[in-house]
Amino acid sequence: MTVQIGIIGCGVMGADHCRLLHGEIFGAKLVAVQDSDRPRAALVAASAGDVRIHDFAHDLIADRDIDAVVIASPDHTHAALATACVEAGKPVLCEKPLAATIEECQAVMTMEMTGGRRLVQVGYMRRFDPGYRAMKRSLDDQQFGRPLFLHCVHRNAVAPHYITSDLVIANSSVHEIDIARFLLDEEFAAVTVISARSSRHAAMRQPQFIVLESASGVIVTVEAFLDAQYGYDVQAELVCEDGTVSLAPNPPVSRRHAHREGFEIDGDWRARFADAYRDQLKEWVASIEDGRPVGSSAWDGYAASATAAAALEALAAGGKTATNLGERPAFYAG
Ligand code: ISE
Repeated sequence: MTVQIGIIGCGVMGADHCRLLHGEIFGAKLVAVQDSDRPRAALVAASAGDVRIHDFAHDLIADRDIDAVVIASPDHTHAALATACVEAGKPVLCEKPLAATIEECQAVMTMEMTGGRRLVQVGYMRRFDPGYRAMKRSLDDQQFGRPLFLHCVHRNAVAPHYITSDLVIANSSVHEIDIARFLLDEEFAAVTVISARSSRHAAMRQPQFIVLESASGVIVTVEAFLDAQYGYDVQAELVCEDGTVSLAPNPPVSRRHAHREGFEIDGDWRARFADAYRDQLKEWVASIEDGRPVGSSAWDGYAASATAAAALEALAAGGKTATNLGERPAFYAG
């Protein structure tokens, strides 16, 4: 079976999904794209061979030739589009965050539960990264005892143009929240956020330092610094009772030259997480064929955004904020 796919949104991430679907994903075929900027959609379509262009996202979702949809449009459009995909019974890989508000995340879950089928996967691609997966295996094998701390660093070379102080949390640190939930397999009870003085490169309330307290007492720290200048740098160190597990620096080679030794640092997340983005699409396509969901569910999307919302409150008010996610519905168990 070949899964016929449509992409909504042809910006940075839409174009990247298009490139991967065109050449690297067995069992999938990109058949249509849509973007509110039609020339941009045309450019992306032209790079992928025989691909139709739709003028409206809802026409793409309704297209009978399309089995499944990738949503890579701006964050505020995600909820309505994901809901429309669920209504149409089509599996959807929605870029993170699942929605711009908690209420919208809940509406997507309600629609999915009403339909009785898990159709939504949220594009928290780090869950497919070989490094984080190896960390997760070490934890699950219980070789290192119980986890005590997870230290995370999230540095961008330059903040994307749309980033605000709030989006440092809602758009960037939300990745750290999702991957910490994935690794530790539990929710956070409370969050504290403080910001350092601003760098001369960005007039925003960042760099930020976030402290998340898990329900069982694990502490997760996140340094989020989106104008670090030198490159895109994501680090993680898990401190357990009997040892530590860290993400190794990504590049396969280190070079010695002119009295120096070193390796290159990626420019942005597409290069750093290239394996993760590819495997995310591969496993999503395979999951459509065998009907077993993988990756972040709509609940995971909701939980990440609701925890991020508590972090935003903590940043605004100062001090510690309790999270309040409510019960995970049985529909999303496992
Ligand atoms: C961006 O939107 C992403 O999703 C990247 O993965 C993240 O690292 C970056 O900070 C965000 O701005």
